Order: sequence, then C-alpha cells, then structure tokens
Amino acid sequence: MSQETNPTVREVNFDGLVGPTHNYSGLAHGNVASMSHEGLVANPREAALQGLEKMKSLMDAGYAQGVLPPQQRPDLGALRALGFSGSNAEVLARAAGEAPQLLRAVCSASSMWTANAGTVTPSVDAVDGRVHFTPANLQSSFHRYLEPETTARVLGSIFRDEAHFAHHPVLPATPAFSDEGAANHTRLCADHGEAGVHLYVYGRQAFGGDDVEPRRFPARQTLEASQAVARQHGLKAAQTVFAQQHPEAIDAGVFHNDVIAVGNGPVLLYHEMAFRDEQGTLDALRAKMATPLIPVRVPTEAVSLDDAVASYLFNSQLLSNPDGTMTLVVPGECQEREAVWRCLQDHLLAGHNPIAEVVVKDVKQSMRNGGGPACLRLRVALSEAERAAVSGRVLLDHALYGELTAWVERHYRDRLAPADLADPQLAEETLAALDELTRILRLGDVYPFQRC
Ligand code: SUG
Repeated sequence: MSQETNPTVREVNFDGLVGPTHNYSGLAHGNVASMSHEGLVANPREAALQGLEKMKSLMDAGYAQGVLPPQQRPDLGALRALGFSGSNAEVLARAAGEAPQLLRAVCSASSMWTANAGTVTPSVDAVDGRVHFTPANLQSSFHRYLEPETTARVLGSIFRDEAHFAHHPVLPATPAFSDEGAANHTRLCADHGEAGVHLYVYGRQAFGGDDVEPRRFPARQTLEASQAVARQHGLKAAQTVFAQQHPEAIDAGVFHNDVIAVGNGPVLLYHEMAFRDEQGTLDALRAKMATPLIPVRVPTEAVSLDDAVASYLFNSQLLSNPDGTMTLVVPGECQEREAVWRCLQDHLLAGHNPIAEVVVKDVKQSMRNGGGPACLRLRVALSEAERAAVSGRVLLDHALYGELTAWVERHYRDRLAPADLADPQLAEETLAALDELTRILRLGDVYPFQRC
C-alpha cells in the first residue's frame, strides 16, 4: 500500500438519479420484485423524488452525498444496431410492433442502481495511491449490458483527474467474466482512511472448481470476474477474500450479495445463508484484517430468506457516525414485516454492536423493481484532496438538490405503463431533459445523442 492512514477519507455515497423512463417491465430474471411487478404502472416522477429525498436527508444528517445521472433511454442506438432503421419515431414503432421485449429493455431506467455501476478501490489500498474504478459489464441481462459504455464515460468525466483517479476497462462481456460491480464487493476496515480488506462474493466459478451452483436462478457474478477486478486494481492476496454466495439464497431471489449482507468499517451484517462457507469466510476475513471484525449475524429463525428478500433488510445503508456508532438506513418494507421489524429492534439495535440508529426511507418505486437503499448508491471513499479533484457538480448541496427537484418536476411523467414506451414523445421529452441535466451537473456530453 502506498500511503499510511489518511484521516481525511470519507465515504461518499453516489446515488443514481432515477431516469424519466422508470417502468415495470419485469426484465430481471431471478429478481423476485422485478418479476412480480411486471406490467404495473410506474410513477417516474415519484421514483426520482423519493431518491432525491433519500439523498437530501442523508446530506442533512451530515453524510457526504453525491449524485450520478441516469442514462439515455430509450437507447435508440441499441435498437439501430439490432436492425431497426428510420427516424427515431419509426425505430420505436418498428421495435414496438416486432420486438416489444427489446423495446422494454432499451427503455429500462436500471442505471439508477449504481451499486452495479462498477467496483471501486480507495487510494489507501492501492499501490499507486489513486482511486481505482472498473465499470461492471452487467452482461447477464440485455437491458443492463447497455449500461457500461455510458457508465465508463460518466465515471471518467467526474473522476477525470489522472493524478487521483485510475480507470480500468470493463471486463470481457461474456458469461465467464460476468460482473455486477460493488453489489458483490464489501470493503472492511477500521476507519475509512485505514487499510482495508476486500470481500468479493461470487455466485459461480466459470472455469471449474468445487462450487455448487444455484438451480433456479442465475448466478450473476463469477469468481473469475472478481479476481480480474482485484488484479486490475493491484490488490494483493493479503488484501482480498473471495467467498461463494450460498446457492440456496440465489434460488430464493438473492441475486446480489447486497440483498443478504452489508458491511461498513469493521462491521459485517449478514444473514446466516449469505455465504456457502460462513465460518471459512469469517476466518479468512479475520486472518487478513488489521482490526477485529465485528460480525452481526441474523439467523434464519429470526428472519427467513423470504422475509429478507421481501423486506430488503440487508439492502440497507450502513453509515459511520463521528462518535463511532453506525446508522442503518432501511427501506419502508422492513416496517411491514413483523419478524424483520422485531429483528431490527431486538437483535440489531439492542445487540452488542455499533448499530445505534435505524432510519426508514420510502423508496418504494425502486423497490418494486428490486432496488433498495443500498442498490441506489455507489460508495466511493475519498480523501479531502480527492473530493476537491472531483469534476462536475455532483456533490449534493441544498442548491443542487433544489435544482434537481425542480428539473424532475418539470420533465418527468407521473404515470408510465410498459405500453407507453413506444410513444415517440416520451423519447423526445427524455432527451431534452437529459440534455438540460448535463448542464446542471456540468458533465459535458456524456450521452450518445449529444455525441453524434
Ligand atoms: O439488476 N432490476 C435490477 C435491480 C438491481 C438491484 N441492485 C442491487 N442489488 N445492487 C436488477 O435486477 C429490473 C428492471 C425492470 O424490470 O424493468 C432490474 O433491472
């Protein structure tokens, strides 16, 4: 590692702004919420405002908050590449008539879940003292495979100062290197500015091994992908632990590790079914961490896998407070399940661990597509100098919050059904809104329609 500890490092949560085409198309196989809400009428305006409200309340509580823009949807370039031609309106009409599933995929607002945007290694852990980024290839579904190109451009634009930030290529978009980013990566450490150990959780091995694969739903992360990201970032064996996700959890709808575990600092909050080898995973972490691991285990008898998936208890944000305590930001659905709410009160808050506060947030619009508070954010630990080197206007303050809220209210619809996606007016509205957004966020021309 290049540096000693750096006390100025803080975790910045970069939340994805929900895009104007947010809808329920049931695109995500293995994601129970997405599959069961297919066809519902979505409210993109409410979705974006719920996300902004979460960002604002965390900013007001003193946490560093950033924002990442949505992607260009419909992705007309993707439709053209698949052989649909003519004007934008003709391309949309042809896709709607001949391949409605493709139209739905190119309209997904899935880039809101920035925990899948990529994997980040803070500078304190990197040999060259820079923050390292790899955008996730998201190759396991077509609608998400469309994201990494723009993600790379957005991350490259915001973290463009080469003295502080290093960007790596997206892994080959093929099943062997299936990568879903930070949703399967947890950094454990004492304070954010101290050396950390990186826990990578994978669902299957591409090139053999003794893994037992899920039978019902796909495993979206491979060991080989996680190893490649760690290698790109220059991490040594002493800094990494690779653990297999429990296949039964994947089959119950746990399509990412962040649906069943969340870590921050030395705390790892997890369900007993999170890892195939629970004890081996904890032992490996303990052997490599410089500070004692604080495992907070939730047994099945307290919260069943079904309750964990339905409530997204583990898709909470675990945030560090200056007094050493931690705050858990849970989705409103946790209040609706008695066992989960009881676990929060009796097991987590009353237990012997740093979790001292539970904050409930309503992100229902995102939750219906399987995205809770933790899916909506990409954690980037940055030193004071690195925060100063961030380009664009993406660190939230009250003025930016006000402008983004007004922008959403000006441009977003409050009703969107899958059948509305063919409306050429929706595409026009969206492009106009995004063009304005790049000016608000001072990002430059990151969208394909601005570059042709
Ligand atoms: O990849 N849902 C996303 C949810 C991602 C949640 N992210 C984390 N757990 N970190 C997914 O399954 C549904 C989109 C739709 O059906 O329109 C979707 O892509």
